[in-house]
Amino acid sequence: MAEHFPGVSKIAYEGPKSKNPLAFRYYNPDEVVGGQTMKEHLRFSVAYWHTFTGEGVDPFGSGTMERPWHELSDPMDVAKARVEANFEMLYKLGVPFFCFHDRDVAPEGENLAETNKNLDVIAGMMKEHMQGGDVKLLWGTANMFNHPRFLHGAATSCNADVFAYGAAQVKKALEVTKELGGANYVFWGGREGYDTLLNTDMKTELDHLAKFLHMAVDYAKEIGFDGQFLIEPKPKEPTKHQYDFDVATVLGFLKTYDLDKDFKINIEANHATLAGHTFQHELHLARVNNMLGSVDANQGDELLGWDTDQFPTNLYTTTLAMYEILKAGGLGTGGLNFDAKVRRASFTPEDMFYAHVAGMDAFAKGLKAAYALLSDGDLESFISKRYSSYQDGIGRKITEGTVGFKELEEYALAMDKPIVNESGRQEWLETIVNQYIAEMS
Ligand code: XUL
Ligand code: CO
Repeated sequence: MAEHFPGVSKIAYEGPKSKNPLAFRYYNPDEVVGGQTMKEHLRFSVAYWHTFTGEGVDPFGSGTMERPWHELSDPMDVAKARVEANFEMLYKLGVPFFCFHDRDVAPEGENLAETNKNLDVIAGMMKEHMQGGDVKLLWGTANMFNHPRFLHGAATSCNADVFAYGAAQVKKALEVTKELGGANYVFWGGREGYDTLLNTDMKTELDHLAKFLHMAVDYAKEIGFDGQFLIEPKPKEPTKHQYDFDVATVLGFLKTYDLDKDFKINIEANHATLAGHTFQHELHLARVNNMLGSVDANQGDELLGWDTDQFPTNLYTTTLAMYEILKAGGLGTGGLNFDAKVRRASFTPEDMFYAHVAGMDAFAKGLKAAYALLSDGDLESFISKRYSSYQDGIGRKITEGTVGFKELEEYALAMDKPIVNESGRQEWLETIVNQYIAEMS
Protein backbone atom coordinates (compact mmCIF):
# COMPACT_ATOMS: atom_id res chain seq x y z
CA MET A 1 0.00 0.00 0.00
CA ALA A 2 1.39 3.40 -1.00
CA GLU A 3 2.24 5.84 1.77
CA HIS A 4 0.07 8.93 1.43
CA PHE A 5 1.92 11.14 3.89
CA PRO A 6 5.61 10.27 3.41
CA GLY A 7 6.68 13.56 4.97
CA VAL A 8 5.21 12.58 8.35
CA SER A 9 6.38 9.77 10.60
CA LYS A 10 4.69 8.51 13.76
CA ILE A 11 4.15 11.47 16.07
CA ALA A 12 5.88 11.14 19.43
CA TYR A 13 5.57 12.94 22.75
CA GLU A 14 8.53 15.29 23.19
CA GLY A 15 7.35 17.38 26.13
CA PRO A 16 6.39 21.05 26.62
CA LYS A 17 9.72 22.50 25.46
CA SER A 18 9.62 20.84 22.02
CA LYS A 19 9.56 23.09 18.96
CA ASN A 20 8.82 20.23 16.59
CA PRO A 21 5.39 20.78 14.98
CA LEU A 22 5.12 17.04 14.42
CA ALA A 23 5.50 16.15 18.10
CA PHE A 24 3.21 16.32 21.11
CA ARG A 25 3.96 18.77 23.89
CA TYR A 26 1.30 17.62 26.33
CA TYR A 27 -0.42 14.56 24.83
CA ASN A 28 1.47 11.59 26.19
CA PRO A 29 -0.92 8.71 25.44
CA ASP A 30 0.28 6.31 28.16
CA GLU A 31 0.70 8.91 30.90
CA VAL A 32 -1.68 8.18 33.75
CA VAL A 33 -3.89 10.98 35.05
CA GLY A 34 -6.11 9.95 37.96
CA GLY A 35 -5.93 6.21 37.33
CA GLN A 36 -6.48 6.29 33.57
CA THR A 37 -4.16 6.93 30.66
CA MET A 38 -4.56 10.09 28.62
CA LYS A 39 -5.55 7.91 25.69
CA GLU A 40 -8.38 6.37 27.71
CA HIS A 41 -9.57 9.72 29.03
CA LEU A 42 -9.52 11.63 25.78
CA ARG A 43 -10.71 9.07 23.21
CA PHE A 44 -9.70 11.23 20.25
CA SER A 45 -11.37 10.81 16.90
CA VAL A 46 -10.70 12.11 13.40
CA ALA A 47 -13.71 13.45 11.46
CA TYR A 48 -13.57 11.94 7.98
CA TRP A 49 -15.55 14.67 6.26
CA HIS A 50 -13.37 17.66 7.08
CA THR A 51 -10.09 15.81 6.94
CA PHE A 52 -10.54 13.63 3.88
CA THR A 53 -13.23 15.33 1.81
CA GLY A 54 -12.74 19.00 2.71
CA GLU A 55 -11.32 20.95 -0.21
CA GLY A 56 -11.05 24.40 1.33
CA VAL A 57 -13.96 25.83 -0.66
CA ASP A 58 -15.53 29.02 0.70
CA PRO A 59 -18.30 31.24 -0.73
CA PHE A 60 -15.66 33.42 -2.37
CA GLY A 61 -13.29 30.86 -3.79
CA SER A 62 -12.63 27.35 -4.95
CA GLY A 63 -10.71 24.58 -3.23
CA THR A 64 -7.11 25.09 -2.18
CA MET A 65 -6.20 21.81 -0.51
CA GLU A 66 -3.31 19.69 -1.82
CA ARG A 67 -4.21 16.07 -1.21
CA PRO A 68 -2.51 12.85 -2.30
CA TRP A 69 -5.68 11.49 -3.97
CA HIS A 70 -6.07 14.47 -6.30
CA GLU A 71 -4.17 12.65 -9.04
CA LEU A 72 -7.01 10.09 -9.24
CA SER A 73 -10.21 10.64 -11.22
CA ASP A 74 -12.52 7.64 -10.70
CA PRO A 75 -14.69 8.46 -7.66
CA MET A 76 -14.31 4.95 -6.22
CA ASP A 77 -10.51 5.11 -6.59
CA VAL A 78 -10.56 8.43 -4.77
CA ALA A 79 -12.75 6.91 -2.04
CA LYS A 80 -10.36 3.98 -1.62
CA ALA A 81 -7.30 6.23 -1.44
CA ARG A 82 -9.02 8.28 1.25
CA VAL A 83 -9.64 5.14 3.32
CA GLU A 84 -5.95 4.27 3.16
CA ALA A 85 -5.01 7.85 4.02
CA ASN A 86 -7.43 7.78 6.98
CA PHE A 87 -5.86 4.73 8.55
CA GLU A 88 -2.35 5.96 7.86
CA MET A 89 -3.18 9.22 9.56
CA LEU A 90 -4.83 7.57 12.55
CA TYR A 91 -1.79 5.36 13.01
CA LYS A 92 0.68 8.25 12.72
CA LEU A 93 -1.28 10.41 15.15
CA GLY A 94 -2.03 7.51 17.50
CA VAL A 95 -5.73 8.43 17.34
CA PRO A 96 -7.94 5.46 18.26
CA PHE A 97 -11.25 6.50 16.64
CA PHE A 98 -12.75 7.99 13.51
CA CYS A 99 -16.26 9.09 12.49
CA PHE A 100 -17.94 9.40 9.12
CA HIS A 101 -21.12 10.20 7.22
CA ASP A 102 -22.15 7.56 4.68
CA ARG A 103 -21.56 9.96 1.79
CA ASP A 104 -18.11 11.07 2.99
CA VAL A 105 -16.67 7.63 2.50
CA ALA A 106 -18.36 6.44 -0.70
CA PRO A 107 -19.80 8.32 -3.68
CA GLU A 108 -23.48 8.28 -4.67
CA GLY A 109 -24.28 5.98 -7.58
CA GLU A 110 -27.03 6.23 -10.21
CA ASN A 111 -29.65 5.05 -7.71
CA LEU A 112 -29.91 4.04 -4.06
CA ALA A 113 -29.05 0.41 -4.73
CA GLU A 114 -25.84 1.41 -6.49
CA THR A 115 -25.01 3.92 -3.78
CA ASN A 116 -25.44 1.20 -1.16
CA LYS A 117 -23.17 -1.07 -3.15
CA ASN A 118 -20.45 1.60 -3.22
CA LEU A 119 -20.81 1.98 0.51
CA ASP A 120 -20.49 -1.77 1.05
CA VAL A 121 -17.24 -1.88 -0.92
CA ILE A 122 -15.72 0.90 1.16
CA ALA A 123 -17.07 -0.45 4.45
CA GLY A 124 -15.50 -3.82 3.61
CA MET A 125 -12.18 -2.11 3.06
CA MET A 126 -12.49 -0.22 6.35
CA LYS A 127 -13.31 -3.43 8.17
CA GLU A 128 -10.09 -4.98 6.92
CA HIS A 129 -8.07 -1.99 8.12
CA MET A 130 -9.75 -2.26 11.51
CA GLN A 131 -8.93 -5.93 11.95
CA GLY A 132 -6.00 -5.32 14.32
CA GLY A 133 -8.35 -3.56 16.76
CA ASP A 134 -6.18 -0.45 17.25
CA VAL A 135 -8.70 1.77 15.52
CA LYS A 136 -12.43 1.83 16.18
CA LEU A 137 -15.45 3.61 14.80
CA LEU A 138 -16.67 6.21 17.31
CA TRP A 139 -19.84 6.86 15.35
CA GLY A 140 -21.48 6.67 12.01
CA THR A 141 -24.11 9.00 10.59
CA ALA A 142 -26.00 9.73 7.39
CA ASN A 143 -25.54 12.84 5.28
CA MET A 144 -29.09 13.96 4.54
CA PHE A 145 -28.32 17.58 3.76
CA ASN A 146 -25.99 17.72 0.77
CA HIS A 147 -28.05 16.29 -2.07
CA PRO A 148 -30.72 18.61 -3.59
CA ARG A 149 -33.45 16.06 -2.72
CA PHE A 150 -33.06 17.20 0.89
CA LEU A 151 -33.63 20.88 0.21
CA HIS A 152 -36.68 20.89 2.53
CA GLY A 153 -35.01 18.60 5.06
CA ALA A 154 -35.19 14.83 5.44
CA ALA A 155 -37.36 13.60 8.35
CA THR A 156 -38.97 17.05 8.48
CA SER A 157 -39.41 17.43 4.72
CA CYS A 158 -42.89 18.35 3.47
CA ASN A 159 -42.38 15.60 0.87
CA ALA A 160 -43.15 12.07 2.11
CA ASP A 161 -40.93 10.52 -0.59
CA VAL A 162 -37.98 12.34 0.92
CA PHE A 163 -38.87 11.04 4.40
CA ALA A 164 -38.90 7.51 2.97
CA TYR A 165 -35.59 8.01 1.14
CA GLY A 166 -33.99 9.37 4.32
CA ALA A 167 -35.29 6.38 6.29
CA ALA A 168 -33.74 4.00 3.76
CA GLN A 169 -30.47 5.90 4.02
CA VAL A 170 -30.37 5.77 7.83
CA LYS A 171 -31.32 2.07 7.75
CA LYS A 172 -28.25 1.39 5.63
CA ALA A 173 -26.01 3.70 7.69
CA LEU A 174 -27.07 1.85 10.85
CA GLU A 175 -26.26 -1.49 9.26
CA VAL A 176 -22.80 -0.25 8.21
CA THR A 177 -22.16 1.31 11.63
CA LYS A 178 -23.06 -1.99 13.28
CA GLU A 179 -20.91 -3.96 10.85
CA LEU A 180 -17.92 -1.79 11.75
CA GLY A 181 -18.59 -2.06 15.50
CA GLY A 182 -19.51 1.63 15.88
CA ALA A 183 -19.85 2.72 19.51
CA ASN A 184 -22.52 5.34 18.74
CA TYR A 185 -24.78 6.59 15.98
CA VAL A 186 -25.27 10.36 15.55
CA PHE A 187 -28.17 12.42 14.29
CA TRP A 188 -27.13 15.95 13.54
CA GLY A 189 -30.08 18.00 12.26
CA GLY A 190 -28.77 18.64 8.73
CA ARG A 191 -31.65 20.57 7.18
CA GLU A 192 -34.17 19.63 9.89
CA GLY A 193 -35.38 23.15 10.60
CA TYR A 194 -36.98 25.99 8.69
CA ASP A 195 -36.12 29.15 6.83
CA THR A 196 -39.55 30.74 7.18
CA LEU A 197 -42.64 29.92 9.21
CA LEU A 198 -44.73 31.29 6.33
CA ASN A 199 -44.49 27.87 4.63
CA THR A 200 -43.89 25.64 7.66
CA ASP A 201 -46.10 23.42 9.82
CA MET A 202 -43.75 23.16 12.78
CA LYS A 203 -45.86 20.72 14.80
CA THR A 204 -46.09 18.29 11.89
CA GLU A 205 -42.36 18.55 11.23
CA LEU A 206 -41.46 17.90 14.88
CA ASP A 207 -43.89 14.95 15.02
CA HIS A 208 -42.28 13.52 11.89
CA LEU A 209 -38.79 13.98 13.27
CA ALA A 210 -39.79 12.07 16.42
CA LYS A 211 -41.39 9.31 14.34
CA PHE A 212 -38.21 9.01 12.30
CA LEU A 213 -36.06 8.70 15.43
CA HIS A 214 -38.41 6.09 16.91
CA MET A 215 -38.13 4.11 13.69
CA ALA A 216 -34.33 4.26 13.95
CA VAL A 217 -34.43 3.02 17.55
CA ASP A 218 -36.79 0.18 16.57
CA TYR A 219 -34.62 -0.85 13.64
CA ALA A 220 -31.45 -0.78 15.76
CA LYS A 221 -33.13 -3.18 18.19
CA GLU A 222 -34.22 -5.38 15.31
CA ILE A 223 -30.69 -5.77 13.94
CA GLY A 224 -29.02 -5.89 17.36
CA PHE A 225 -27.13 -2.60 17.07
CA ASP A 226 -26.41 -1.69 20.68
CA GLY A 227 -24.43 1.52 20.14
CA GLN A 228 -25.58 4.70 21.85
CA PHE A 229 -27.86 7.02 19.83
CA LEU A 230 -26.81 10.67 19.97
CA ILE A 231 -28.38 13.95 18.91
CA GLU A 232 -26.07 16.83 18.08
CA PRO A 233 -27.63 20.24 18.77
CA LYS A 234 -27.01 23.26 16.56
CA PRO A 235 -29.09 26.46 16.56
CA LYS A 236 -28.78 27.60 12.95
CA GLU A 237 -26.98 26.83 9.69
CA PRO A 238 -27.87 25.54 7.20
CA THR A 239 -31.44 26.52 8.14
CA LYS A 240 -32.31 29.74 9.92
CA HIS A 241 -33.72 27.76 12.81
CA GLN A 242 -32.51 24.21 13.45
CA TYR A 243 -34.98 22.18 15.52
CA ASP A 244 -32.16 20.73 17.67
CA PHE A 245 -31.26 24.27 18.75
CA ASP A 246 -29.27 23.54 21.91
CA VAL A 247 -29.05 21.06 24.78
CA ALA A 248 -32.09 22.51 26.57
CA THR A 249 -34.23 22.32 23.43
CA VAL A 250 -33.11 18.77 22.69
CA LEU A 251 -33.84 17.67 26.27
CA GLY A 252 -37.38 19.04 25.96
CA PHE A 253 -37.91 17.41 22.55
CA LEU A 254 -36.64 14.01 23.71
CA LYS A 255 -38.86 14.07 26.80
CA THR A 256 -41.94 15.24 24.89
CA TYR A 257 -41.61 12.41 22.39
CA ASP A 258 -40.54 9.72 24.85
CA LEU A 259 -37.07 9.37 23.34
CA ASP A 260 -35.02 10.43 26.36
CA LYS A 261 -34.15 6.86 27.37
CA ASP A 262 -32.78 6.08 23.91
CA PHE A 263 -30.69 9.16 23.18
CA LYS A 264 -27.83 11.11 24.67
CA ILE A 265 -26.30 14.31 23.36
CA ASN A 266 -23.25 14.96 21.20
CA ILE A 267 -22.06 18.43 22.10
CA GLU A 268 -20.10 20.53 19.64
CA ALA A 269 -18.19 23.55 20.93
CA ASN A 270 -18.86 25.80 17.95
CA HIS A 271 -22.57 24.92 17.98
CA ALA A 272 -22.71 25.90 21.64
CA THR A 273 -21.29 29.34 20.95
CA LEU A 274 -23.57 29.83 17.92
CA ALA A 275 -26.48 29.21 20.31
CA GLY A 276 -25.19 31.96 22.58
CA HIS A 277 -23.84 29.54 25.20
CA THR A 278 -20.37 28.59 26.27
CA PHE A 279 -19.13 25.09 25.47
CA GLN A 280 -18.96 24.52 29.22
CA HIS A 281 -22.62 25.49 29.63
CA GLU A 282 -23.78 22.88 27.14
CA LEU A 283 -21.58 20.16 28.65
CA HIS A 284 -22.71 21.12 32.14
CA LEU A 285 -26.41 21.03 31.30
CA ALA A 286 -26.08 17.66 29.57
CA ARG A 287 -24.03 16.32 32.49
CA VAL A 288 -26.46 17.29 35.23
CA ASN A 289 -29.22 15.60 33.21
CA ASN A 290 -27.14 12.44 32.64
CA MET A 291 -27.27 13.05 28.91
CA LEU A 292 -23.64 13.74 28.02
CA GLY A 293 -22.87 11.27 25.25
CA SER A 294 -19.96 12.54 23.19
CA VAL A 295 -18.19 15.70 22.06
CA ASP A 296 -17.39 17.35 18.74
CA ALA A 297 -14.17 19.05 19.74
CA ASN A 298 -13.63 22.26 17.80
CA GLN A 299 -13.91 26.00 18.34
CA GLY A 300 -15.47 28.99 16.63
CA ASP A 301 -14.09 32.46 16.10
CA GLU A 302 -15.32 34.99 18.64
CA LEU A 303 -15.75 37.62 15.94
CA LEU A 304 -17.54 35.52 13.34
CA GLY A 305 -21.17 34.50 13.59
CA TRP A 306 -21.00 31.18 11.78
CA ASP A 307 -19.72 27.65 12.22
CA THR A 308 -16.02 28.06 11.46
CA ASP A 309 -15.16 24.57 12.80
CA GLN A 310 -11.63 25.45 13.82
CA PHE A 311 -9.29 23.09 15.62
CA PRO A 312 -9.57 23.62 19.37
CA THR A 313 -6.53 25.46 20.72
CA ASN A 314 -8.00 27.59 23.50
CA LEU A 315 -6.68 26.14 26.77
CA TYR A 316 -9.21 27.94 28.91
CA THR A 317 -12.05 26.31 26.99
CA THR A 318 -10.48 22.85 26.85
CA THR A 319 -9.77 22.99 30.59
CA LEU A 320 -13.35 23.85 31.48
CA ALA A 321 -14.63 21.24 29.01
CA MET A 322 -12.46 18.54 30.57
CA TYR A 323 -13.61 19.70 34.01
CA GLU A 324 -17.20 18.93 33.01
CA ILE A 325 -16.23 15.66 31.34
CA LEU A 326 -14.32 14.49 34.43
CA LYS A 327 -17.23 15.46 36.63
CA ALA A 328 -19.51 13.44 34.36
CA GLY A 329 -17.31 10.40 35.09
CA GLY A 330 -15.67 10.50 31.65
CA LEU A 331 -16.81 10.20 28.08
CA GLY A 332 -18.27 6.70 28.38
CA THR A 333 -18.83 5.34 24.87
CA GLY A 334 -18.25 8.83 23.46
CA GLY A 335 -15.06 10.58 22.48
CA LEU A 336 -13.47 13.86 21.50
CA ASN A 337 -14.13 14.00 17.79
CA PHE A 338 -12.26 16.72 15.92
CA ASP A 339 -15.16 18.04 13.89
CA ALA A 340 -12.75 20.66 12.66
CA LYS A 341 -11.16 21.76 9.43
CA VAL A 342 -7.85 23.35 8.64
CA ARG A 343 -8.12 26.93 7.39
CA ARG A 344 -8.32 27.44 3.64
CA ALA A 345 -4.81 28.88 3.67
CA SER A 346 -3.43 25.87 5.59
CA PHE A 347 -3.51 23.78 2.45
CA THR A 348 -0.64 21.29 2.70
CA PRO A 349 -0.97 17.70 3.97
CA GLU A 350 1.35 18.55 6.89
CA ASP A 351 -1.21 21.10 8.08
CA MET A 352 -3.69 18.26 8.63
CA PHE A 353 -1.23 16.79 11.14
CA TYR A 354 -0.22 20.10 12.72
CA ALA A 355 -3.91 20.81 13.29
CA HIS A 356 -4.68 17.51 14.98
CA VAL A 357 -1.54 17.75 17.10
CA ALA A 358 -2.65 21.24 18.17
CA GLY A 359 -6.09 19.97 19.18
CA MET A 360 -4.74 16.90 20.96
CA ASP A 361 -2.23 18.95 22.92
CA ALA A 362 -4.85 21.52 23.88
CA PHE A 363 -7.14 18.83 25.28
CA ALA A 364 -4.28 16.98 26.99
CA LYS A 365 -3.23 20.16 28.76
CA GLY A 366 -6.90 20.85 29.54
CA LEU A 367 -7.23 17.37 31.03
CA LYS A 368 -4.23 17.85 33.31
CA ALA A 369 -5.35 21.29 34.46
CA ALA A 370 -8.93 20.13 35.01
CA TYR A 371 -7.84 17.03 36.87
CA ALA A 372 -5.62 19.06 39.22
CA LEU A 373 -8.35 21.63 39.76
CA LEU A 374 -10.92 18.97 40.49
CA SER A 375 -8.70 16.93 42.79
CA ASP A 376 -7.76 19.97 44.86
CA GLY A 377 -11.44 20.87 44.93
CA ASP A 378 -10.96 24.66 45.02
CA LEU A 379 -14.07 25.34 42.96
CA GLU A 380 -15.99 22.45 44.49
CA SER A 381 -15.49 23.64 48.04
CA PHE A 382 -16.32 27.23 47.09
CA ILE A 383 -19.56 26.15 45.44
CA SER A 384 -20.56 23.84 48.24
CA LYS A 385 -20.00 26.62 50.79
CA ARG A 386 -21.94 29.03 48.57
CA TYR A 387 -25.06 26.87 48.92
CA SER A 388 -24.52 25.89 52.54
CA SER A 389 -27.63 27.78 53.68
CA TYR A 390 -29.64 24.88 52.27
CA GLN A 391 -27.93 22.36 54.55
CA ASP A 392 -29.93 23.16 57.67
CA GLY A 393 -32.66 25.41 59.02
CA ILE A 394 -35.16 26.82 56.55
CA GLY A 395 -32.92 25.92 53.59
CA ARG A 396 -33.02 22.27 54.48
CA LYS A 397 -36.80 22.38 54.73
CA ILE A 398 -36.98 23.94 51.25
CA THR A 399 -34.74 21.23 49.86
CA GLU A 400 -36.72 18.47 51.52
CA GLY A 401 -39.98 19.96 50.26
CA THR A 402 -41.51 20.23 53.74
CA VAL A 403 -42.46 23.93 53.49
CA GLY A 404 -44.63 25.98 51.11
CA PHE A 405 -45.30 29.67 50.50
CA LYS A 406 -47.28 30.09 53.75
CA GLU A 407 -44.50 28.78 56.00
CA LEU A 408 -41.94 30.77 54.04
CA GLU A 409 -43.98 33.93 54.47
CA GLU A 410 -44.13 33.31 58.22
CA TYR A 411 -40.38 32.82 58.22
CA ALA A 412 -39.75 36.00 56.18
CA LEU A 413 -42.08 38.08 58.37
CA ALA A 414 -40.18 36.94 61.45
CA MET A 415 -36.78 38.05 60.10
CA ASP A 416 -35.57 40.75 62.49
CA LYS A 417 -32.26 41.55 60.74
CA PRO A 418 -31.52 42.54 57.13
CA ILE A 419 -30.54 39.63 54.85
CA VAL A 420 -26.76 39.20 54.52
CA ASN A 421 -25.32 37.99 51.18
CA GLU A 422 -21.78 36.88 50.40
CA SER A 423 -19.61 37.76 47.41
CA GLY A 424 -19.69 35.53 44.33
CA ARG A 425 -15.91 36.09 43.91
CA GLN A 426 -15.94 35.57 40.14
CA GLU A 427 -12.61 37.31 39.50
CA TRP A 428 -10.86 35.36 42.25
CA LEU A 429 -12.20 32.08 40.85
CA GLU A 430 -11.02 33.03 37.36
CA THR A 431 -7.56 33.60 38.79
CA ILE A 432 -7.62 30.12 40.29
CA VAL A 433 -8.48 28.57 36.92
CA ASN A 434 -5.66 30.52 35.24
CA GLN A 435 -3.27 29.37 37.93
CA TYR A 436 -4.14 25.72 37.32
CA ILE A 437 -3.60 26.11 33.58
CA ALA A 438 -0.32 28.00 33.92
CA GLU A 439 1.33 26.56 37.03
CA MET A 440 -0.36 23.53 38.51
CA SER A 441 -0.51 21.18 35.54
C1 XUL B 1 -22.35 20.21 11.16
C2 XUL B 1 -21.79 19.14 11.99
C3 XUL B 1 -21.85 17.77 11.42
C4 XUL B 1 -22.13 16.70 12.42
C5 XUL B 1 -22.31 15.34 11.81
O1 XUL B 1 -22.24 21.46 11.73
O2 XUL B 1 -21.30 19.37 13.07
O3 XUL B 1 -20.67 17.54 10.74
O4 XUL B 1 -21.14 16.62 13.38
O5 XUL B 1 -23.33 15.30 10.88
CO1 CO C 1 -20.42 18.17 14.54
